[in-house]
Amino acid sequence: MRLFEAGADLGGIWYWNCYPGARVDSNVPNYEYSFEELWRDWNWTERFPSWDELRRYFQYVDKKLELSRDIRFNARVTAAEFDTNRNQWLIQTADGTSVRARFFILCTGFASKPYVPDYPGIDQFAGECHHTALWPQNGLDFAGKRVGVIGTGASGVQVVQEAGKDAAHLTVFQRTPNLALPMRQRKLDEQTQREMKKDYPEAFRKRRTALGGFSDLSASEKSTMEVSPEERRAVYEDAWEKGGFHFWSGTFHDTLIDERANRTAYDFWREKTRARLKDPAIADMLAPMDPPHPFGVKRPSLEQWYYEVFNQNNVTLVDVRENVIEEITPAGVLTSEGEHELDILVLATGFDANTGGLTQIDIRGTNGMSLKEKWADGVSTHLGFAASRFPNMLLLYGPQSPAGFCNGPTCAELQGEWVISCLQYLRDKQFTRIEATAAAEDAWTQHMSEIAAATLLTRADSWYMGANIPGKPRQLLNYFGVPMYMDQCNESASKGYEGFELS
Ligand code: N01
Repeated sequence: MRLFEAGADLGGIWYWNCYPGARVDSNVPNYEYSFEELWRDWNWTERFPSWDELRRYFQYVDKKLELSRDIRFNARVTAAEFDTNRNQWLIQTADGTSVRARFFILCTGFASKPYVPDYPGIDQFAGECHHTALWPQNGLDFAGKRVGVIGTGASGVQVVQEAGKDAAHLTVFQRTPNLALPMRQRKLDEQTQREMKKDYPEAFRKRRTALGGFSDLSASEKSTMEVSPEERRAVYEDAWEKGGFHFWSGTFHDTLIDERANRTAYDFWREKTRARLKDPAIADMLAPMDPPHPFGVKRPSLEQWYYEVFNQNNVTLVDVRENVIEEITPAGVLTSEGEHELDILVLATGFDANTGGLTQIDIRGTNGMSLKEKWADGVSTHLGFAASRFPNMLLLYGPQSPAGFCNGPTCAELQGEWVISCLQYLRDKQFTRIEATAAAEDAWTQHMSEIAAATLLTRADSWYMGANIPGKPRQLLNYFGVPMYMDQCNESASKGYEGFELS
């Protein structure tokens, strides 16, 4: 077993996304491994840990499990080809190394290919320009600088909160308002953690069967409109106070399904948010009277003081749908209304999510076709684990798996266990090859579209739908419902890996 890692150190997403304010949106203990050996002596200092604490956690995990023994860092995989004669993969890295392997398992994450819009002149900017996911490892000081941030997703929200503190001037270029939710961050001390740990075994057990892979999140079985306005409001207030994703997936079961229900959630969100904004014109841009899209069909970002930043005198909000970004100049950003001069330009413009991390590798299967070519008109996999014509290649946290509707460690454990059992089965039965059938792949892809059609998810240009990248096929890329997903994976396994050809 050998693991190739493009980064110089552990951490994955937390290695690359080390911008000021970067932190996870999953509260303790959802975003950690469930083995007691790993949580017994590990204490977090915040309810939503920051990128540097997460990095320390992964170092700790490494010390316990001695993982880096098998990892080659600074080794970006650039190509892989299946050798049909030997039933092996030939895998190549950027530094010219190649290895042969029976199984090729891709754990490239859902957001490993940053997306940078092709603005004219982007290379001529004279100041510092960085995508949030390619942030300088030594950091960058905003103090006294004129900072511009393009993009107001989770990354943009977090950078804006930090830059708002000490930039001389902050200009935020917004295309779509973020329907962000209060994080309700809290410090955690050892005593609190000791108390919390009494419930960990139960929390980790629940996490395995929770709809979104969070032990403490579950929606009422009641529908939004069946309860009285007073009861609805009480449910919303309670979720709002709890913070995190409670208002997203801890209220009623039909928020993401029923448009009328959804509108009540939006209206509540809008009322709470506008109350924090002083200028009605800014409030109209950040929390408009009518929703830009249904609430929650984009992953809500968690904020701490995001909205208050826009009450500051040193902050300008630019709506780039009205004031279109025409080009990046050496001095800053030129919009249709004029130039914004900047020292630092932050591109918080997201990722070619779910697929980009895979298709940027030249992966070639049995008919010479690349994965990128195979998926040119849309992704198709069986159970999000495998693609036909790409034998012995398994995907973890990939497209058509719950990934974006779950969280990393939960998915890593559930899908990881499935992959390990699968490999053990193949070894025990002396199979050397596993491949998804085209029929199973078609059926899974059809099932994914039926899920999409039954929800409001199709109604926003989100990365869940592949719709944040110009020209990318629009389809639901993440499976909605962790337990339903795992049931189907386990059923396939129990039937000798139904939907796969073994030989
Ligand atoms: O990326 P995004 P992200 N001109 O795609 C805008 C996870 N994450 O890096 O909404 C102008 O959400 C784009 O505008 P629009 C988390 O799962 C988690 O912020 O498409 N603007 C949008 O505002 C998250 O969901 C954490 O109209 C342009 C922004 O850029 C996922 O990663 C922290 C543009 C991109 O937002 C992705 O988050 C960070 C253009 N040409 C990330 N192109 C936490 O755990 C794009 N935009 C808290």
